[in-house]
Amino acid sequence: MFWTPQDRSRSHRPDDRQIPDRRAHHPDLSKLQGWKSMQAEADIPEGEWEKEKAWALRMGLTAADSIEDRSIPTFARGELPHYAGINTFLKAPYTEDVTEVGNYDACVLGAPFDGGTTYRPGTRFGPQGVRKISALYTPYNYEMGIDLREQMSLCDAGDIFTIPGNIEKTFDQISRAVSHVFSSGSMPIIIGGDHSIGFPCVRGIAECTSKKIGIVHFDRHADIQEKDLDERMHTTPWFHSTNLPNVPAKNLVQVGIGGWQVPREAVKVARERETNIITMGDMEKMGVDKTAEMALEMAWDGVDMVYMSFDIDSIDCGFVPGTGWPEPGGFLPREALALASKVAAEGICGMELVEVSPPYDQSEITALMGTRVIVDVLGSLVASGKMGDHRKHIDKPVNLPMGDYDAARDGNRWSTPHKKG
Ligand SMILES: [Mn+2]
Repeated sequence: MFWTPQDRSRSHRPDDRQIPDRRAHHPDLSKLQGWKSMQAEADIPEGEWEKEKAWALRMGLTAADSIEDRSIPTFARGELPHYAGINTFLKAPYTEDVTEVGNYDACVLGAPFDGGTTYRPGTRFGPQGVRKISALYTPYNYEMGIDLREQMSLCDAGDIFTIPGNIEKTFDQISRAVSHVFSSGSMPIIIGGDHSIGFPCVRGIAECTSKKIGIVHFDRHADIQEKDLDERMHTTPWFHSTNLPNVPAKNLVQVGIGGWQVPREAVKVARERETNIITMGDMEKMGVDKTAEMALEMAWDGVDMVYMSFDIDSIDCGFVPGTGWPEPGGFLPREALALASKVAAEGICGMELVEVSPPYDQSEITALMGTRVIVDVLGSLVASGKMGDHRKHIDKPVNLPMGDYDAARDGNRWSTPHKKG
């Protein structure tokens, strides 16, 4: 044998073994990300994983004697197995008590609302759909060389109590929830829901700070008209967001816009307010790196933080059938993920992932794409060291009152307190 797995100086491709000529063109492995990532993994700590396994044995009890791996519990707890368990996003801890969200760098919260939809409904099931397929993932990313579980903390606060028949009451609930999370110091990651939630999400953050906020908005649609069908529907979030005193329209950057679903009313508003639109064609001409650079430059110009709004329909509808207004000609998944990562690498104060509609989805691929956008953004924030950068701008935190239920006195819900002792 000319080749053994230990021989790093030679090709890893078995086909090359007998063809010395090809070795002249052999790549320098140390220049490949594949090689670098392989080395980088050794430096990522594993303490949190060890902690999770110990925790699982405490919560889920030790396993049957026949099971050799003694880190396996009887009841599935935490990450494994991927098909089992009650799914929070990425199996992150459920902060049923939302006063605890401040203990985490980032907090996932669902905004299950599709009352702002003007065509296909179903995004009220978006948070559940994304959580379900997020169970597929482990928190480690080979290429990025990061492990979310080891390098950041994450919780899932569950869903906001939306009011299905009432857009305005729902907006108030969403803003309140987002302001609570943001005020706690945790970075809100909101899973929609249709795109109408963009406005209350930004409003929730904006009210907790005197600082200015820019927005990078990935979409096929401009979503900036004042009203649609006489209400503030999912075609309107940026009109109302850029009415907020600390959310300048000139710092709204809309990436991926195009096709036959951009209403003229929206274009008039974009022109009047001088927002920035980068079309899919622009992106194709400039490439991903240049597009991200330009978007960042415009979004960050004179502001203190940037919010990311990612509409899943910005990706070509062939990849994301489960969405409200599918439009051909969108981003390739690789482009979308790279753009989202590059924008996140400069730091964000929060993000929303909207328009995943599980009833229209096939094989959960749209929800899967949504999950990827979120985990890639988190990975990028961790890799760039920008996670938590928004905290210094929270200068008007809200403090929401809680009810007077006393768990120590009354026991856990659905429990029988007197049986406890
Ligand atoms: Mn859209």
